[in-house]
Amino acid sequence: MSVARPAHLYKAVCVDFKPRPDDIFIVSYPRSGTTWLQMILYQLATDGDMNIPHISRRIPFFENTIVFSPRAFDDLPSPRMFKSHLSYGWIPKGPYKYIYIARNGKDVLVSNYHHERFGRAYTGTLSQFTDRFLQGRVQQGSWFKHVAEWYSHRNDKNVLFLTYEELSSDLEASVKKIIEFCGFQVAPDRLPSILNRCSFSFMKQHESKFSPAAEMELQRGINREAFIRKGKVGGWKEYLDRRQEALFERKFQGQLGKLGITFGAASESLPVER
Ligand code: PPS
Repeated sequence: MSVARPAHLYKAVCVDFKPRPDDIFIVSYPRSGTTWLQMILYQLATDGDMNIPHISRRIPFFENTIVFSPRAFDDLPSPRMFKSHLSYGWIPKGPYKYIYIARNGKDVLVSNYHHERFGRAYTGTLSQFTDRFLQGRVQQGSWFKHVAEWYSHRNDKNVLFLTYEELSSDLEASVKKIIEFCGFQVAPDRLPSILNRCSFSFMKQHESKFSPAAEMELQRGINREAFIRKGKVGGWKEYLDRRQEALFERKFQGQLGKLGITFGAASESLPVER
């Protein structure tokens, strides 16, 4: 299945959205660290109180919310912050800030596979899912195109392009980049607690604040522990076999190889010897 561009989404994005100049969009291909960024932004822009029903009350899912209730964003305090998986072509354009997070595609593939399987009852094998992912026949379309499009805007003044891998290797430095990019005023003595709250273990402990779907799914007997799942860099090595890895690398070289994009220390453009 490729990404649908229905008329109601077009209308919602282009007509119903009433912008504010200080709006901030957190954008990603699904399973790239969006929720992690939501938590970081929530901690930085508010007092970080965890006594909230769900993170989406403060940082809603843009395209899912606006198509059903376009006025839902009117009461949000400024700066409004949104989570989105829209491609660059589809995101509302304006003086807004965009923080894009990219992640090694093989980890994205494996994370999406688990999300589909345990969250949406997908019954195919990893091998079948790999073929669909590489062809862009998954809900969000081609990972390669999504990343390439946003990457080509990484030097725009209102775009901050981050990777999951850099957050993993130095969360503090990434958080400071975000503070500077957004112009937040954050007392330095709050930083240690913010970093702690944005750790994998803290977020895992508070998983229900991040995954309402998981709550409903548990009631239906589906595994709800799979949203904040493992949070590892390179976890794909436990899952993908040589064929799947080779297929991915061939596609990567063809679509993103020339861009020079890397994900942490291990360059994604170099086939891994195993
Ligand atoms: S979604 O469904 O698109 O909103 O998913 P998204 O939030 O983009 O990505 C989910 C993956 O991010 C991992 N995650 C984290 N990793 C490290 N540290 C923290 N704090 C953290 N929070 C979420 C989550 O576990 C998913 O990755 P996998 O590889 O599946 O574990």
